[in-house]
Amino acid sequence: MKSTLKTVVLLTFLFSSYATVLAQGTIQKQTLSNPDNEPRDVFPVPTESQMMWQETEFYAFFHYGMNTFTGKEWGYGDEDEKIYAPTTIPNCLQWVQTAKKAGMKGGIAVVKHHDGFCLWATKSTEHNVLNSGGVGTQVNIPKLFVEASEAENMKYGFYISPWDRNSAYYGKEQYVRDVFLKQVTELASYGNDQFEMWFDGANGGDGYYGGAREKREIDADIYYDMANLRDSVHKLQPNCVMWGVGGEARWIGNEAGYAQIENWSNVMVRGAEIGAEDGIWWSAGEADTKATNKGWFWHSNESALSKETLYKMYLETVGRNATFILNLPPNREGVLPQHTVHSLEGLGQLLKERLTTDFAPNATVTVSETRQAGASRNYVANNLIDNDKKTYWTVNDGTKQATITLTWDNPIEAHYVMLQELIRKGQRVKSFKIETSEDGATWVQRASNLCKTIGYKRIIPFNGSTNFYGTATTIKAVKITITDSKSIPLLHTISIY
Ligand code: FUL
Repeated sequence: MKSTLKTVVLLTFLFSSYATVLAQGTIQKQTLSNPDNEPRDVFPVPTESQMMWQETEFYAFFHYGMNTFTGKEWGYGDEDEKIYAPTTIPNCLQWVQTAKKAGMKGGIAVVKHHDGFCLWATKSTEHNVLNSGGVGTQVNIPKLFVEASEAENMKYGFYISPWDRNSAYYGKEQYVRDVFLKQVTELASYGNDQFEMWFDGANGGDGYYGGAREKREIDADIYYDMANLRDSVHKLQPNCVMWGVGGEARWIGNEAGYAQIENWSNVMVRGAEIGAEDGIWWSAGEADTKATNKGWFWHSNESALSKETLYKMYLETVGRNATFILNLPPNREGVLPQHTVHSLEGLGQLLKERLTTDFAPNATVTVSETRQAGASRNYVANNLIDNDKKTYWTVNDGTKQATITLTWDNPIEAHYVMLQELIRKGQRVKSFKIETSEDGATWVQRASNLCKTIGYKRIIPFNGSTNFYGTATTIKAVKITITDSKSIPLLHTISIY
């Protein structure tokens, strides 16, 4: 009896001390800190939203609005609302279906350009569709665009110009508080999965400004009340990446449809064209350009760029660690003209023909080094060709150079190698080299002019040209050598097309 009591007292004491110690956090449950031997992140890393945004890769821009009816590119802001006079409701479904045929995964509709005219019935200004001509009063582009995108299983987002050449309040605090943030909040209530909101540079300039007709300039970094702007969007659209002024994705530095050979997704300062190897925050590049030869908006004498030109742009943007937003301007009937549809369908076909048959899964893959496996995760070479972006190959801590070799039983005829880093753990590779062999013994270096950083996705043509598809290269084996990396390299996929 006595000893039972003693045991109970002792156990109670031990348990309560253990509980106290646990509560105070002085001892932890005994587990290995890193049972899977996972490599450490190299900061900065993308957020989950930025990751999903990056995976959207290729999407459309639709510039439609007051300028479509005036023939201007930048309306001054003094346009009579009645000039916007569509005769039929714009066919957003046709816009989205065209984008889909081109291989795009989504689109961004311009719903307010610099002229300040809003393509939905907003309470923030009189300058909106409610005062327009034709059937304009019945047009609500945000609504139509979300419905069309959801019907086609495509992602959607909006362009809303922070610069407003119509508003009397532009340049004053009142504009941001009572006009711009209200408009952004209204827009954020359309659909529940917007992937991007587009805020351009927008430092102001000359404009109508409620009749003042003067020049107003602002400092975009301070003026737009970034904290509230982000909140207005993210509260309603948590996955929405805020491009440009929003700072969560950046401009690639040109509007000609290319990214640089060196392209980091981390940056030190906003707007840096190639990013920065040591950049402290994640803001990946987006390349914006036009699929037609005139402006961003539709013009009566425009024509579309050829499918080969658009394909080259794809290789030099998506294939260089950027996303690609390609502008398709709807006309006054609210549809994409036949010339645009034709080129875009052609592009879609080229992408299918040239970048879908992957030879890599049939290769034998060998590597110079494989990281020691953990309890439930390994880092073997085969992870590179298993069509699973969650599995990856890597090396032991300290190794910054490595070689991956793919060999086929019989020679293949190929045009491209596609490489993907596991950017969830940070972008790392600084330089690499590609060699091919027809016999598995002698090697020829390929496309040395194009190999620099990798990032989310890198597509390298073996012939070193993004202009010329040409004849294929005969390959028995291909060797990829990572020659320098910020830390150990991590790749999740290699494809050979
Ligand atoms: C720029 C604008 O000034 C152009 O008109 C166009 O909308 C382009 C996509 O962004 O900042």
